[in-house]
Amino acid sequence: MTSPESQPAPSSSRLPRTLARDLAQLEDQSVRLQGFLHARRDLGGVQFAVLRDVSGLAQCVGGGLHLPLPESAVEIVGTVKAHSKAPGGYEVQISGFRVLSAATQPSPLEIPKMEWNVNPETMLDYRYVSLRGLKERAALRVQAELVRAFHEHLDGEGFTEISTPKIVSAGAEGGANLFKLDYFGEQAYLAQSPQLYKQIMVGVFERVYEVAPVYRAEEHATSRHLNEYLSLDVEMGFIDSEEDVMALENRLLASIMAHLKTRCAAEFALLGASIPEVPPHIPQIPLLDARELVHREFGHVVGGKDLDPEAERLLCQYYADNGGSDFVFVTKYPRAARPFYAYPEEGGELTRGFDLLFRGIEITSGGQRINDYAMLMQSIADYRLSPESLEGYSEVFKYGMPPHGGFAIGAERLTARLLGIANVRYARAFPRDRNRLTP
Ligand code: AMO
Repeated sequence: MTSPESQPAPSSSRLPRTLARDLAQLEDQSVRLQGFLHARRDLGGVQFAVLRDVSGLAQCVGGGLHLPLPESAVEIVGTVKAHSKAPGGYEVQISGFRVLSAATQPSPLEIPKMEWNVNPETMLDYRYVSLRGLKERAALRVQAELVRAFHEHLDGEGFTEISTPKIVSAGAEGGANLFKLDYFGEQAYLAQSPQLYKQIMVGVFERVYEVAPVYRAEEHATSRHLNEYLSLDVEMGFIDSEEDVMALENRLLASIMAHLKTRCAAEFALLGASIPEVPPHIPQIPLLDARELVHREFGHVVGGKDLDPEAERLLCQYYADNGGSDFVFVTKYPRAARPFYAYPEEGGELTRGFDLLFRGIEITSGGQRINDYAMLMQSIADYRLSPESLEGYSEVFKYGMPPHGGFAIGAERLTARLLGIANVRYARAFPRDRNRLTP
């Protein structure tokens, strides 16, 4: 191996940078590529270097080169030639090769390998390099595009983006899964959800959304729970009922899938995944009927008040087989299975809360919320919560809040189910789970 100084200098560093995907349009022209040395092969007189940049791979061939360790950041100047065996049908004949930053150690994972035969924990231990793998990177790019489509669709429907505090004085969702924090001697928590603040912001902008991490102190390591996840939150005022909210999510998902079809076809192909059709009307089933259905059709008795993971899987299987839909809304949740802010149906037992299941797993909770002050205070009492601790939230209902509702999508769950990733940890760049705080 030689030092970067001893490499031949590029013949023209004034050429603009070309990306690997554009080589096909530049036959016989000089180009300057920059990227990572994905793979190298030395056949004595001839050296092959595969360069990886954000757009893809470029095969480059030269002579007399001393190629550095794979993953080094490099610059290659050369001429584009058609070559049937090269990826994309073109290769670059190298006239100049420069090491921008040499890798000083071999990567602990062989980045070009499409399947790593290692312990899944090892992939997370070495996340800073495993993320460079083409499949890992593709999954995160799909997520980035999914988030972009979320923004674009909601902007188009007149929503305003908001940013709410992640250090809070009370939990929004109840339960024990709050991370405690010492806030200058006062007890504070990491936000479980922007729930209460997004509702307050309906009083300002009527329609709002937020894309931000939220925190859940889940004690158990499961394939569907993270301790920090990206919550795609929506809240909308002046609705008639939760039907308006479900219709919005239906339109939003159709837009997201259409966007992914045009922007991420290559990533889906690489991952062997398919983009689902979103029916014009996603089927709906009330929770109590859903529990009965999985019992009747599959003999599965559901424990607890909600659906258990097996019931979610079976219900999705039923709708995929019988209704041809990868999505199903479960509606009319009982109050016992919903937080205090859920709007109760007349009679008081059920709420206007719903979940959305997708390919076997819950990806969304949502519903209409209580917007009347007296009804809210009654609900806080019914749930045996402390009215004082919720004052920062309940106060706003004294000042005129329209009928409203919304939902939140867990970005990692949606990404994982879209791409056939078995564990949500691999749908986040740097997951935080029960046993992991690094990298
Ligand atoms: P909920 O608590 O059901 O509802 O969360 C909404 C969605 O967020 C995702 N999710 C998670 N993803 C990864 N790890 C976790 N630990 C985790 N917990 C939840 C799921 C879930 O469907 N405020 C309400 C939403 C609303 O009504 O607007 C809420 O947070 O995809």
